[in-house]
Amino acid sequence: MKEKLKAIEAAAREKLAKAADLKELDEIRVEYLGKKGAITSILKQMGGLSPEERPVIGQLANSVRADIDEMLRSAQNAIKTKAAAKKLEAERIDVTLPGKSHRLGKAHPLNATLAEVEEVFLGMGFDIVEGPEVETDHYCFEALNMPKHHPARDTQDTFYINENVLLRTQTSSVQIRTMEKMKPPIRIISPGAVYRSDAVDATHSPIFHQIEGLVIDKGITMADLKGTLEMLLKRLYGEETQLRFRPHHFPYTEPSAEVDLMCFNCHGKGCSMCKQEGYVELLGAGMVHPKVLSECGIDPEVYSGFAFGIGLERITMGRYNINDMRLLYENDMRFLNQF
Ligand code: 2U9
Repeated sequence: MKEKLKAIEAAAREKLAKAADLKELDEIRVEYLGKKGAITSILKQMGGLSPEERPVIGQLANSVRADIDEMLRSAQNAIKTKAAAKKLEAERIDVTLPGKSHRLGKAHPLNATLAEVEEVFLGMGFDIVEGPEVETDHYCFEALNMPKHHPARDTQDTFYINENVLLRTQTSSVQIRTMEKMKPPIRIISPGAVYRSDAVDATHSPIFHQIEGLVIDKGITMADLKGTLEMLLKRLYGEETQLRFRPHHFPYTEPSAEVDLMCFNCHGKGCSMCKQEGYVELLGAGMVHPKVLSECGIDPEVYSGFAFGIGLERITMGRYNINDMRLLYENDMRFLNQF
């Protein structure tokens, strides 16, 4: 039996030396140390031994089992170490290779300007309200004191879907919808795309973007309008910004004004950049017409309000010194990367 045990140990040692993975090791473990394994079968045969032989063989069997167990463990460790080394080698990083740079995107100049305008108004307690781009004649014209055949409609060549439905020419429609739903005080801006049947050139596009503002409360005056616009335009163009309010006419505001920005180049003296005007036209504004208020169920005897409309493209072009509106829509990275 002694020889048998020695032969078992030798055979196990040989097999373990050849084993290539953990699965094979386990098969060897079962073959030699398992319930039906070689060592167990020797132990089962011990009954036939003499009382003198039994402890000797018993001891030897236990020591062979311990040896095989030890060999299994060290084979297991060797296989694991080899696998880890192989994985490390496969995942080796060459830290001397040049890095791959990821180009970060950034906001389009129009969106960057809009975000700044929104921040200024949010800071003054305004809400931002959006509305549909496909509008009815009522919300786009009628409710703004521009009944059918009103001459002011002619200045806004419009995309009609049918006689009553059209692409909005201004976001004032959103303000009307808000006035119908909300009681004063109202403090909102409504940014968004507007549509006019205009030919494309350096300063016109059939789709452009507006930001309109509306404030309705008791005791609102032209002074509130001036203060609000001054706050916005100083934030956008710098503290030295000077504004000029010129009387104007809009059907939906009374009185109305156009607001000009003093030319940064000549400080009001007149130069080629401002076409000798000293100022550049920027936006329209005024006190909301009493008829517009009462049409929306707001009593003009109790409440008053101001409104303004500003072209997002125009303020963006002014801020970044862009001289052709088309550049804002072409998505040419050579142009956009400058900002
Ligand atoms: C309500 C009442 C009045 C909004 C106003 C303007 C003057 C204006 C233009 C500026 C450049 C449009 O984008 S632009 O071409 N807008 O001149 N907009 S007052 O007046 C309102 C709005 C809503 C209920």
